[in-house]
Amino acid sequence: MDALHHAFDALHALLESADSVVIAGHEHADGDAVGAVAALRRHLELLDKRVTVLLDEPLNPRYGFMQFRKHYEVYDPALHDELLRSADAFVMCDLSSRARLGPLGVPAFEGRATTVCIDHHPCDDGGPAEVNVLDATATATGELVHRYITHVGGNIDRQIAESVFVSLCTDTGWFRYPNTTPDVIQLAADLAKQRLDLPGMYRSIYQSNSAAMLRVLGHVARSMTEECDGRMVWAWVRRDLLDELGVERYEADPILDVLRSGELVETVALFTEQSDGRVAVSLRSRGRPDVNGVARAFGGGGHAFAAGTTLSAATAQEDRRKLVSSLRTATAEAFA
Ligand SMILES: [Mn+2]
Repeated sequence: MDALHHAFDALHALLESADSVVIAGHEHADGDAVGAVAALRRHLELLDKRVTVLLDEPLNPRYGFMQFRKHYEVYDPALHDELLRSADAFVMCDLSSRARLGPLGVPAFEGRATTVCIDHHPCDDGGPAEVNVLDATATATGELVHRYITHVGGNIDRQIAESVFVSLCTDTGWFRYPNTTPDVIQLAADLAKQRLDLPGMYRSIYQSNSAAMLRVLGHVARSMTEECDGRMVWAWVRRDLLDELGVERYEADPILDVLRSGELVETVALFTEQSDGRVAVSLRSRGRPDVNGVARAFGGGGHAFAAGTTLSAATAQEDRRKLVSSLRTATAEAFA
């Protein structure tokens, strides 16, 4: 906690003196990344800072209800590299690896900005930035941003409350995953008092699947493979299936939710062929085993109960066999 307060103070000193600040999340920003950058952006706007949030792609429509939807720009080197190189501070949220920033990481780290990392992923070294606000025990990066704003006496207005709530509810799977603590529920309740439309948020985030995605769910549930006496399931989503069903926006989360709803299921692996031939892998567990270890062995990472990686096209099938085998071993050992 002391180390975190020290980092908060360093961040506060930096942001007090900074005139222009650029904030970014990881590629394919999820709810926590979006909530964290949105909350920090609003906090700095209330302090009259020049602040720009850059995302690598348009906001996922699931978060289209957020006030933040009007307050970000999609990164374009021609428009933003000069800004990235000349900003006083650059803040990356919900990632500790520069690689996951995508192309904008290069001008951000080569420019004159003092770099900041705010994250809750386990990080082996001290962090990638000059100021690192890291706490792997935090439920969400948005929670860390909330703690920072509170620490420096900032106002938590409705826009910040909505943003932090999105971080909390998505990284806990709407308060169902093992990282759902009483403190998190208390914080969410306090935030919700600012007239947050909880049923509306739930519907937008979790119940806005396209009909094509519902058909994918059916195919995946039918073709899944059970292992370890049903404790582990894995499935492979073929590119041509997605094309045939007319899926425009593929998302792994709704599928993972269905697979892990199985009575006996403890671990899930989902493999999805991407259009470039690589294969995206999502791993989930209900708390044990630590799937982050499995993901790391294949060049990925994440959290103990939610992690992922990407397999290269050339070795995808061979890597899939190895990864399934390693998750099988981890699952069997955890429940021996
Ligand atoms: Mn997160």
